[in-house]
Amino acid sequence: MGVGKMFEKTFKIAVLGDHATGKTSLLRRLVYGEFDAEYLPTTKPEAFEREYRFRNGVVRLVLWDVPGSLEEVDENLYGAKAGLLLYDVCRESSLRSVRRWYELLSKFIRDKSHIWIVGNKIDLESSRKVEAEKVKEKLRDINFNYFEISAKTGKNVEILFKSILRSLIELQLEEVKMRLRD
Ligand code: G3D
Ligand code: MG
Repeated sequence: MGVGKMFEKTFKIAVLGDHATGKTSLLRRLVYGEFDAEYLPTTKPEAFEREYRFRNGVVRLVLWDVPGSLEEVDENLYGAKAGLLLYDVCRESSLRSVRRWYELLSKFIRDKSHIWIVGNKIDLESSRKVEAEKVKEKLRDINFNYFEISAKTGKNVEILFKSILRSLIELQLEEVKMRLRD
């Protein structure tokens, strides 16, 4: 039986943002398909994995839930190919922090098309303090992808990760093309 060559690729992704923006909730939603309001706050970095299977292979995302302050997280970002920066749409201060998180992430991720700024908790529409327009206005000098989600209901979570997956696969294709050119 003829078996085509399989591909297998693992990408590391860093998930950052202020405390309680929903980093752990998002990753639990993505990996376990659930939202649990009762679990404990994250105290140390933790990896979540999700595999995407294709006819010819598999792409594995290893998502690092990185708690802690700006000063603490550096060492956990090495090797990350993409980054997610969370803020809470109901908490303005968490958006203000995004710029500093972005600067940190930029040291590790050169290609800004691999950075996603993600507004979480859109299920709390009546408590919303930050509109999408405001984010784009405040951060108009930097490049990023933008999504608004709810880890609680799961809204836009799959779409977000499809977008990440697509851009990582494109990155991989670019690298293969470069190698062929050499
Ligand atoms: P963190 O990992 O970024 O620190 P967590 O954040 O995932 O621990 O979430 C912080 C709090 O926000 C938790 O509530 C969690 O249930 C809540 N939360 C996370 N995502 C959402 C969301 O999409 N919608 C709503 N309504 N709440 C969310 P507690 O009460 O435990 O502090
Ligand atoms: Mg956490």
